[in-house]
Amino acid sequence: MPLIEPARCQVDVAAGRMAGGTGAYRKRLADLAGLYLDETAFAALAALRGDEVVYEVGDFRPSENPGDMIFGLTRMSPGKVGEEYFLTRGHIHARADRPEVYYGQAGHGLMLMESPAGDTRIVEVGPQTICYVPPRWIHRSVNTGTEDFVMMFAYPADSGQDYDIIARSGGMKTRIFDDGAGGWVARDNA
Ligand code: S6P
Ligand code: ZN
Repeated sequence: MPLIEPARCQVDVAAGRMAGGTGAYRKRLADLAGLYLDETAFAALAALRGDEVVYEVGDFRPSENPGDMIFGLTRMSPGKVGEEYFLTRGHIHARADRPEVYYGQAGHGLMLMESPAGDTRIVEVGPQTICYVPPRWIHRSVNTGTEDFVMMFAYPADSGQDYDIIARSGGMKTRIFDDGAGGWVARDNA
């Protein structure tokens, strides 16, 4: 197999961006219809701020060879829909036995994970926190802070993402809300 060239990517923590990657995408609030519990609050917010970028991902994909690695940076804006904190779409890896690590850079949030049996795990992430997402866990990031939440991530290059699993299941079991005292509270998703 031909050698792949080494690479160097520069992280701007304050901007939540990584330079030198091979790709990037942005999610606007209007792209996230159906994710939040309070659909009325979502419609009201989307009418005002639907074009606003609420999270963005930049990554470096050297190849899709098994054993290679994709890495990058996720930046999530702070905010809430009703009392529910801003979140990512969430997914399970299409090759479900592939894990991931996240490394907190700025802001505060959490990794919400759900096992195939429906167990929930929540790992709080802040600067210099490493979160390990084991194989087979659905994972979604939530910004529970008042600043941008920025995390580096890395996962096997042949993982892929299944974004439909959460919708197929009627949502994740747990939702994360403002507790009214500057923190967060996890509640069952009816
Ligand atoms: C991919 C990895 C991250 C997420 C990113 C955005 O396996 O977990 O790069 O893609 O944090 O989340 P999502 O759920 O929209 O892909
Ligand atoms: Zn992932």
